[in-house]
Order: sequence, then structure tokens, then C-alpha cells
Amino acid sequence: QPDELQSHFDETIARERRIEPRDWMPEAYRKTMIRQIAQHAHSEIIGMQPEGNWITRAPSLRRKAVLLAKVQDEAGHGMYLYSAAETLGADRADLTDRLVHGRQKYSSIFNYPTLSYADVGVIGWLVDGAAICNQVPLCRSSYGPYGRAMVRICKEESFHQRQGYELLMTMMRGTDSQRDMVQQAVDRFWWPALMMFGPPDDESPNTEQSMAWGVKRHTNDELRQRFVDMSVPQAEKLGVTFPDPDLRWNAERGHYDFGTPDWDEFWAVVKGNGPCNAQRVAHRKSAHDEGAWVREAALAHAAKSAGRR
Ligand code: FAQ
Repeated sequence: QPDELQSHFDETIARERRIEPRDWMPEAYRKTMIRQIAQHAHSEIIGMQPEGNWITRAPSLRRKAVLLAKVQDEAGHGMYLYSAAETLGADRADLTDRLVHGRQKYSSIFNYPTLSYADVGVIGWLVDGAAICNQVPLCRSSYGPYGRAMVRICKEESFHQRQGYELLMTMMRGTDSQRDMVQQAVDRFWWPALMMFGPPDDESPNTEQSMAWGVKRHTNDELRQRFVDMSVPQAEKLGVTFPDPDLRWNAERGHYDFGTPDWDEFWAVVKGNGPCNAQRVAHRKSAHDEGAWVREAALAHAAKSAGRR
């Protein structure tokens, strides 16, 4: 009975239990989960590009090994997430197709260029930092495979964050021009990092329903505030400033006040008009096209092995 199925689903959510792939779920819930997981997976995969830009120019063998490992981790995260989307009936080839044809989104942050090696450190510190802040609560997301994937992803993101901070600490102990590079990278990435949390709550069409379903555990603005509060002392320790004249401690609220991100810029980037959108998608498409022979070979091998059995 449809009513019984719906009430069983509602009860599972109300009791903070998990929805698993074989459970009945409303179509709108399935759609929302596929949307969020696919966007998240695409972000991990496209997110390899800005830092990948520096692999061949890392300043030492140690830095190169760390960066290679980090970028490979992002590929792994994309794979877990595509698998989680498949448990909802999504088809991986179709998801990739939607990404390369601009019909599915990925995080705005990856549409900004990486102009110096300090950007690698700032991405680790602020971008992975924002990702952790957003994703730790998602370990309790109501959809089982997504929440469980998030546990492992968060552990790896913590390593990414630390390697970024350690890289920046090293540069800050260097020359004046290295310190300038770090400050300039922070100036370029601070506002885009705040935009990663999504639009303000009153302009976020999905938050209310996603909170009710336990898909999201906090609103976009709550997480953005949490991120600002945790980043300010880290910046002080590092010796850099954030490019926001309105940033100051508010003792009454027990939080930092901060300025308003440029939401026009955010929507322009989300709609495909950021500095690197075209380049990121074109690169992903060519990598996918050039990998066609690998997919064909894997399928031929699987068919042959199945025939033998
Ligand atoms: N960029 O109603 P809401 C990483 C879209 S971390 C682009 O608030 P929702 C790790 C949104 O999709 C980055 N689009 O949406 C890494 C919606 O459009 P739709 C990935 C954005 O879903 C680090 C519309 O705006 N993390 O990759 C953005 O409730 C370093 C209205 O927004 C995740 O995906 C944005 N920033 O909340 C990798 C975390 N914000 O779909 C490499 C999981 C919003 O209706 C290197 N996702 N939009 O057409 C989430 O937590 C949520 O989906 C939000 C958005 C918070 C991102």
C-alpha cells in the first residue's frame, strides 16, 4: 500500500534511522539524493584539475608525492560517490554525459584558476577545510550509502587540509615574496571558499526539504558561519588576513561577523560563466573521450571472462 510505504519511510526518517538502497522511498527523495550525490561526485572529479595543474611543477619530490596522493584521493572520492549514486538507480555513463554537457552542476570553487604554488596550500587549507565543515555533518545523512562514503572521505579530507596548512606554514617561514604569494592566494580564494556552502538560506530552494529528510543536517548559512569561526584563528596563527573589512568578533553573538559574498559572481559561476568553467568541462570531456578504448577493453575482457565461466 502506497500510504503504508510512505508512513514507514516517514517513521524511519523521524527515528533517525537510515534509508537503504532496497527500501521504498518517495521519488522526490531519490531525485534529491541523486542530484546531491552526482554534483558532489562531479566536484571531486573536476576538483582534480586546479591542483593537478601543479603536479609537474611541484617544488620538491616530497611536495610532488604529497600532491599526487591528494589528487588521487579526490578521484577515489568521486568513485565512491558515483557508486553511491548507482545504488539509487543512476547510471554512471549518463551522469558523466550530463556533466560534460553542462546539465549537471559541480562546485563553483573549481572554476577559479590556480596561479601560483601557494594556491595548492590554500586549496588544502580553505577548500578542503570548507569541504570538511560541510561534509562531517553529512556522515549522518539519512541515505545509508552516502553517509558511509562520507565517513571515509572526511578522514582523507582531514589529511588534505593538514597538508595544505603545513605547506603554507613552510612558505610563511620563507622569504617576503613567498609570504606575499600566500597572502595573494588567500585573497583570491577566501570569498569563493565561502560560496562553496551555497546561496544564503533565504535563496536556497532545496534546504528546507533536504533538512526535513535528514539529507542535510545544517543550513548553508549555519555552516558558512562555522567555517568563518574556525578559519579566523587559523589565519592569525599563519600570519595572513582575510580580504573582508567587516570581519570582526561579535561578543554578543559569540561568532565572527563577516561581509556579504558577491552573490552575482556566485550565480554567474554556477551558470557556467566563471573564469575556468569552459576549460574545466572541455578538459573532462577530452579525458573521457580519450579513455573510450579503456572502457571498451574492460567490457571486452569482462565479456570474455563471463563466456569462459
Ligand atoms: N557550486 O538549494 P541549494 C569537494 C546549487 S567539496 C555550484 O542551497 P543544496 C572536495 C545547488 O546545487 C565540494 N552549485 O542547494 C574537494 C542548487 O542547484 P540545483 C563538493 C551550487 O543542494 C576539495 C542551487 O545552487 N561538495 O569536492 C553551489 O541544498 C578539494 C541552489 O542551492 C558537495 O557537493 C556551489 N557552491 O545545497 C575536491 C557537498 N551551492 O541542484 C578536490 C554536498 C549551491 O537545484 C579538491 N553537497 N549550488 O540545480 C551539499 O552539501 C549541498 O548540495 C550544497 C548545496 C550545500 C552544496
